[in-house]
Amino acid sequence: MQELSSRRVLTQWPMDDTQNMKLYVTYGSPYARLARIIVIEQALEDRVEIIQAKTRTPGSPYYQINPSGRVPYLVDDTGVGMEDSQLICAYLDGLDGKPCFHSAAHASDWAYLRLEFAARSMCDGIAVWGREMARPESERSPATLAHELARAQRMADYFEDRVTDPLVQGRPAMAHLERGLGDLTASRRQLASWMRPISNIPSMQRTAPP
Ligand SMILES: N[C@@H](CCC(=O)N[C@@H](CS)C(=O)NCC(=O)O)C(=O)O
Repeated sequence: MQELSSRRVLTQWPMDDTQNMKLYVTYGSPYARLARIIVIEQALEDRVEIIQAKTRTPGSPYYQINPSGRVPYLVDDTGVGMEDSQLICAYLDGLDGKPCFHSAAHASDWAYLRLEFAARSMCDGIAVWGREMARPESERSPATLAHELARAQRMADYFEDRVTDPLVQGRPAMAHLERGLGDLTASRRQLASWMRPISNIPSMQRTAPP
């Protein structure tokens, strides 16, 4: 995990006439979490201001910033905005030309991409779950919640079976940062021991959902 823990020292940024980048997030969003992890891992905390956005709220001032209303959303230091965690993570990771979690080889490595998108599918489950839980209790759909819990368990079984895959054991990339709904390691011994060192790194700990 050494690639995840040591990052470069930041020097003299922003310059006087340069503004910080702004990363709009919610703290429960699994997509925003990925971008927040990259900010920490790439030692960009002095350059990227993290701002909590008010999503799913009629008339939210955030809609003036990002019309889609989704997070994450990054406004770069020239004022240009971009959305979607994949784009934002690739952008932030590559800012200094030395990306930690992206590589040209992965972009056409179908085996790696299958792994990454399977892991990403778990983020979608967290997003649906979070959306449901944000509703008043009486309006939550037990069927939707149960569906997402069951999906998360199936995905965890899939990853438990794949833990020994060299891609899973290999150098951490975006696929390794994705997490599922709740603690999926109970009774999944291999998954638990694979996840422990990654889950313990400061960027994962500091971005854990509330
Ligand atoms: N594909 C997008 C998905 C972003 C997304 O759906 N974010 C959710 C939070 S997990 C959101 O902002 N929801 C607010 C809304 O739907 O208005 C990404 O990867 O960034």
